[in-house]
Amino acid sequence: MEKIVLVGAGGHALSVIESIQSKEEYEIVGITDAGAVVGKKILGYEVIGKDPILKSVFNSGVMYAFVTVGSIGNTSLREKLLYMLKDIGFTLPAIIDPSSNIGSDVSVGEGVFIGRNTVVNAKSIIGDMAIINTGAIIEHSCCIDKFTHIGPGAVICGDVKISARTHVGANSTVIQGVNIGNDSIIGAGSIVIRDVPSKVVAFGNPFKVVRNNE
Ligand code: JB2
Repeated sequence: MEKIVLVGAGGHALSVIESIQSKEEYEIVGITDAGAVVGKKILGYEVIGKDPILKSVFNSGVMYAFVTVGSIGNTSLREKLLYMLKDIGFTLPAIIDPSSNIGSDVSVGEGVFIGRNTVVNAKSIIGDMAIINTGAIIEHSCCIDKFTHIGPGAVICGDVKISARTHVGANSTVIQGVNIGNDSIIGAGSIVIRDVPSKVVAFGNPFKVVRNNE
């Protein structure tokens, strides 16, 4: 097994740790966190310090790291942590839960999390650092761009394009062929039946744009 260090010891870490544990691919050496007490255990894994110790973790021979801080509409911390880890020299793998069902010719970028009971169908592209959360369905030929978060139970129908850093809330449905711009937030339970611009907050059934997301 390859050694991996996790960055962020909150709620998202719980989901990621369970997926790592379900496969014999990575051994978790510890978790860094900005606030948690050193020595605190998260599902059996210790908080080993704040991020400045990551350099010495890498120098000790740990080549892999994963950002276990999630995002609800603001991905700037995930972006900062990705670049910090890459600067040190870490490789960020994709963590794909073994219960997920991934179709043919699917491309998955670095640092991506694909959680439990998800489906990603043929010819879809999942960009770097995206989160495909528990039970989400990504139909065929979708493009889910970098840092996008598809919330639990969301259904993204075929040929949908969702641009960078956009958040699709839990249990939303996006019908086939729709384009959603970058840096937008689709509220939980929304029904998206036509294109959504960049940098807006939208929700409802059918969705309405309610404000800018600047
Ligand atoms: O710069 C940092 C940093 N900033 C905050 N470095 C490191 N290593 N850790 C950092 N943190 C830590 O991230 C906080 O101290 C805290 O322990 C953790 C964030 O935890 P929280 O539970 O608030 O959020 P999350 O991002 O783990 O989970 C959210 O997103 C998920 C996708 C929650 O809303 C979850 O419910 C959701 N499933």
